[in-house]
Amino acid sequence: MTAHRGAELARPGRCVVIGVLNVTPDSFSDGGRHDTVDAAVAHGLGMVAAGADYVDVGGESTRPGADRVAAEEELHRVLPVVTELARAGVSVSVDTTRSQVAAAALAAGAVLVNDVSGGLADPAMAAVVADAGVPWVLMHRRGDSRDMYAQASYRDVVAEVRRELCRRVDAALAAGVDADRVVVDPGLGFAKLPEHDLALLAGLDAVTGLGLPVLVGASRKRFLGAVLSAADGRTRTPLERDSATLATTVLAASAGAWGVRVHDVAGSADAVRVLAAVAAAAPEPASPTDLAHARRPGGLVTPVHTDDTERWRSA
Ligand code: PMM
Repeated sequence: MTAHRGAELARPGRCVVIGVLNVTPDSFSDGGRHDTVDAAVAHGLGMVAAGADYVDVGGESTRPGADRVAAEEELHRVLPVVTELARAGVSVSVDTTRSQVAAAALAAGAVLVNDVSGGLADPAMAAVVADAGVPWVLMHRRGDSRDMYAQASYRDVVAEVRRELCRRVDAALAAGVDADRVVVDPGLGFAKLPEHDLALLAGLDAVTGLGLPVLVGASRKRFLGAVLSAADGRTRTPLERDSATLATTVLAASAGAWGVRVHDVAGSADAVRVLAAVAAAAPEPASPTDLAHARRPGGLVTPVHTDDTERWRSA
C-alpha cells in the first residue's frame, strides 16, 4: 500500500512547469534518449536546474498506435528513476494509468500522479490516490493509444471535453479524492485532430472556468508540426517544435493555466517567470477613493478597473 503522507499541489504564484522524462524506447519525442537510469536521472536533474517544478516520469508510451507494455516492464523502467530523483529532493510526478505503478512510485517518493486516462483505465487508481493524499492530474482522452483517432469526432470539442472532464472529476471526488488535489487537462493530441487541439487552446477559458487547476501538454505535439508545415509539405520534426511550444506556454499561462508539461524546460521556465513579473507590475485595482469619484448619481459604480473606456461608457 502507499504511504499516508499526502502532498500539496505546488502553487508558486506563477504557472508551474513540469518537465517530461519518458523512460521509454518509443515515445514520439524523447523515446530512447534516456535509456539508462543514470542518463534519465541526469536529465531530470538538468530540468530542475533549468526551472522545472516537477519532473514527470513515464514508462509507457502514449504515442498513437503504441501497444501497451506489461505492468512489470513499466515498473522496471520507472521505479529506479523515481527513487533516485525523489532521493535527490526532486518533486516527481508519475505518468501512469496503472494503480499498481502509481502506488509503487508514490511509495518510492513520487508526489503527484499524472493519469492520461483520467482514472478510466484502472478503477483502483482513485483509491490509491485518495489513500496517498497526493494531487491527481485527470487528463481527457477517448479510447487508448491504440484506437484514439477513431474517436476524434466532436461537434463542439471545447464543450465536450469540458463535460467529459467534469464526469472524471465527479468520479474522483465520489471516490474520496480531495478537491484541492485534482488537476484537469484537456489532453491535447489524445483523440484529437490538429483542429481540435487549436480549438481547445483557443477555448482554454472554458476549461479554466471549471475553477480547478488546469494543466496543458502541448509540447512538441503533432498539431504544432501541422501549423508549421512548409510550402513543400515538410512538417517539423518533434525536436524542431520547441519555439512553437513556447508560444503555447505563454498562451496557457496567460489564460490562467496552473501548469504546462514540456520537454524543453528552460524556455518555458523563463517565459512563465517573465509573465509573473509583468503581472506583478500591473497597476493595483482602483482605491476606494477612485471608486467614490466614479460613483454615479444613479448609484452605479464603474467596474473596479476604472479605465477610461468604462468611465466614458457609463457617463
Ligand atoms: N501528453 C503526453 C503524455 N502524458 N500527460 C498529461 N497530463 N498531458 C499531456 O498532454 C500528456 C501527458 C504525450 O506526450 P509525450 O509522449 O511527449 O510524453
